[in-house]
Amino acid sequence: MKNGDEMHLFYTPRSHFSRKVRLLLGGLGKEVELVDAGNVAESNPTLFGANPLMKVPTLVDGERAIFDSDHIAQYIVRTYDPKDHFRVLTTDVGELNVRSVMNGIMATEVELILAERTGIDTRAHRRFDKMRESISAGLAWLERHVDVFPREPTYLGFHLTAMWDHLELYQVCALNFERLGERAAEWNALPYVTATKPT
Ligand SMILES: N[C@@H](CCC(=O)N[C@@H](CS)C(=O)NCC(=O)O)C(=O)O
Repeated sequence: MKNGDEMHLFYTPRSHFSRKVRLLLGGLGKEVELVDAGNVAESNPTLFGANPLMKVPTLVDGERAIFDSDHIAQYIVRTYDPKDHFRVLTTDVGELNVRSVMNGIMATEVELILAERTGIDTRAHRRFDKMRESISAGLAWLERHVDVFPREPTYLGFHLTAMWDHLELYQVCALNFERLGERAAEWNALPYVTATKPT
């Protein structure tokens, strides 16, 4: 393994996109220096590493900055885990669809939360109604496709745990998706899952 002493992850403790990267790093036993960006609704680019989109996570590895959680995960395994123990580089269409739906739910949730945080009453605009509906429809779709999640710990499973715990914390919709909830809790005993749970 290459020396990762200079790796910094710009994140926030509650960020679900950051957490899936942190869970992967935990699974790989790979150390990273965490840099808390604070309030991600802020528009100060210096808080977000070199990411022009002003979002976390951003990974800085020496001279390199890598944007976007899945891109960061791919970079990490290509650089430090060529055997890809957690199936980050899967090309399975079913798994990639699940990944897309989870990313869509998470991104929509962020928009709702940041809209409220910056003073928008999201109950007053139809656009936000559709966003809430898409989160619920996405979760119902995932519940129907729950068997796509492998039974052993993988990046897809970490992704689910990160999404689910964040939804439980912010309560943007009802979470009556029993099988999905059970599957999301499957890795809760792992120390790096417990240590990164958002509060
Ligand atoms: N596609 C990006 C999404 C990252 C993202 O939306 N991060 C949120 C925090 S969890 C953020 O920093 N949002 C700030 C904003 O949208 O202004 C990824 O996968 O990393």
